[in-house]
Amino acid sequence: MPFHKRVTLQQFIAETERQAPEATGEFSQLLREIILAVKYIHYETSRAGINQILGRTGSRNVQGEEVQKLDVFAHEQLVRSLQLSGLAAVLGSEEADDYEVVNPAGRYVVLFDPLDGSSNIDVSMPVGTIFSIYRRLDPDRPITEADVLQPGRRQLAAGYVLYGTSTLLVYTTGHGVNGFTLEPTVGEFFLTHPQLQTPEQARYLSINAAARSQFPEAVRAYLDEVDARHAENPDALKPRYVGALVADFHRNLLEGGIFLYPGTVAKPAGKLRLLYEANPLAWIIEQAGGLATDGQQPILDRQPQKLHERTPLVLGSKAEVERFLYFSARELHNMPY
Ligand code: P6P
Repeated sequence: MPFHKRVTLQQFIAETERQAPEATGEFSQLLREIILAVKYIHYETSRAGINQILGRTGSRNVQGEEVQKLDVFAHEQLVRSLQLSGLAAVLGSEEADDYEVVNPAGRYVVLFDPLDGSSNIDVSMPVGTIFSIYRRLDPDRPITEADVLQPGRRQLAAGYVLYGTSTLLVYTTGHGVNGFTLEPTVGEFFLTHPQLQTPEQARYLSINAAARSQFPEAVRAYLDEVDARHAENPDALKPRYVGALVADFHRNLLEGGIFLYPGTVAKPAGKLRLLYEANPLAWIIEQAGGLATDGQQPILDRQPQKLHERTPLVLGSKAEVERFLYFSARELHNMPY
């Protein structure tokens, strides 16, 4: 279908708002501000090589990771858009040490990973933006850390942008998952993936298998079972892992798969962040018919304790995550294998 016959993201947002009697229009405007920042990030990301914005800034973020120039640019675009919107009260970003109060009168909390998988930038592999929106706990009270540390179940919206062979925005507000593809010539996102549902059966397995010996027993037992399946059918669960959570997640969302970033002996909490990586993707996968767990409970039920809290993350096709949980439950209850 030619793009000019498709529904635009703006038309989709307007229609969604018309269907919500309590809508004030503020939330839709907040989404539009994020989309504006995303378009700027798309522009720079697609020209990173030519514009020499590749490479490292020489500084490190609160995670101790080298900060890439595009990370900084992406963070600054999101902060600027959300600050100017006047609607976001407080922001939490992977690139900032602490949360930032930007509009005390604002009603929303916005958490984001401005550019996930940034190590892929220099090798022209996919990168992504992940965002999560909450309402403030009480707009008549001063903003506190409690406004930022809300469980994932309380999200108003969750989404990601994949800057790959095309730029896609996928998000949910609790009424299913919809995907939009950017048509750069007109600068609009068009509805290309309506009401996404992830296949119940997984086709792909995404994990850093090199760390296998460091994983908890339940993960190793699950991987042993996967090996047994591979022995019978090499195509049972094809390994696919590109080192960018958003890219691995998106492929598995569309084709069916399971993504695991477990804790290890050295880092029991794993590497990925609960608030602005695991929670938004967990809500999206649940809305698309899949599951998301930390191995002991649904990700969305976790009560966050700090902004940059890490969590083990296993999410994807329902049947496959349930197979993983079988081994996880055995370990929890110390049942014999
Ligand atoms: P590893 C990128 O740095 C990231 O945060 C995710 O996008 C990705 O899934 C993960 O780390 C890859 O981590 O340890 O396999 O390099």
